[in-house]
Amino acid sequence: MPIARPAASIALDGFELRVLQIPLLSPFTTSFGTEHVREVIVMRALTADGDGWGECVTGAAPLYSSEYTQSSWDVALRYLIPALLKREQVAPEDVAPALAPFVGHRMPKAGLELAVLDSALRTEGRSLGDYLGAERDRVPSGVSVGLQSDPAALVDAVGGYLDEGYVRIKIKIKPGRDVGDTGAVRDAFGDIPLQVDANSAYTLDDVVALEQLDRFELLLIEQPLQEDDLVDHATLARRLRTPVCLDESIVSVKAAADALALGSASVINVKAGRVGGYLEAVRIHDLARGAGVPVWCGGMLETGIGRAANAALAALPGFTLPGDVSASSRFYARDIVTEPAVLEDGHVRVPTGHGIGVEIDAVALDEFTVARETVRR
Ligand code: SMG
Ligand code: MG
Repeated sequence: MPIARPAASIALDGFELRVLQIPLLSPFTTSFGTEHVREVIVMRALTADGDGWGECVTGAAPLYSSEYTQSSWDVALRYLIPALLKREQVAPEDVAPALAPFVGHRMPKAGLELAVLDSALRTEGRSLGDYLGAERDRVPSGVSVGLQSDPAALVDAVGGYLDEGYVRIKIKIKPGRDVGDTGAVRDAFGDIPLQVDANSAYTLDDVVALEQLDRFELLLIEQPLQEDDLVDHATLARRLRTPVCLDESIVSVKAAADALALGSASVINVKAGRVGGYLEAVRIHDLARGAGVPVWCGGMLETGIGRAANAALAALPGFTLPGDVSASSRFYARDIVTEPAVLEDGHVRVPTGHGIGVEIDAVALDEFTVARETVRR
């Protein structure tokens, strides 16, 4: 269902952007590299009635996608923010159309839209969950576990998360670190809800190796092939019993429709940051729900800002699989919000406060800030 009740428009005075570098509690390794620090851009909409906060999920380097900190910083300051500040009034629903002439750069677009949404909803006294159509007050919490030094270390790490109460485990895989790692987790923990994420590390030449994963009865395999390999994903999906889920490939509701039409995926990972915002994320949810295709909410190691918004999104009825919506303590010793997401009985609560429903910890925000720029109309 589309947004039932649109939000009021706001008069934007400007935006403040900050690059933050937040240390990770432990290194996070995927098929494309290891991160020790999360670099992220926080975007603050400035208005006379109150500010709004958004987050741009790019990382320091273009490894997960072609977008990265400096590309987002540049395009936001040079093109996106000026386009928004040209308008007297901006409603959250206006942001994506206003920014549509600029090709790509979905991550900074999503961050700006969230900042406008937060400000508009705070002004109205409504929560983001209410606005998006959330139907639950808490969401089941899955955890994404990076590649470890060896299968024994992976089993240790997974055991720790299961002890904390996470209800679904996702492990990262890459060629040569797939069947052994997955088998070690199955041997140690039996029939737990388990899925794997390749972050585009394979090609169709690897189909025989990927078929070996079928015996582990995984919930799904996420993004085995490259972002633009929709046809190859369809070929692969016909060869595997394990459901294929797309992440990087789903950059819009159009991409989702194409993937479903081609048979490239039978599950979709929805990340608002990757698709240009929470409104496009809801459109993908609606499309998939109409087609009977399960979706789940992905994560980009969000700060408390994006983590709160993701919990609201994941509470929509079509999100039938647990998402990567974990406690803040999965990644961070200190967050930039005063009430970081916590794990309660395997779930994360959907904030009920106005807007994204969390408040910024100004001291922590300053501590992690490495660059800052304010633009006023
Ligand atoms: O936020 O829990 C999280 C991270 C989940 O594994 C995760 N994200 O491909 O799904 C994915 C990765 C991308 C993160 S790399 C910056
Ligand atoms: Mg992924």
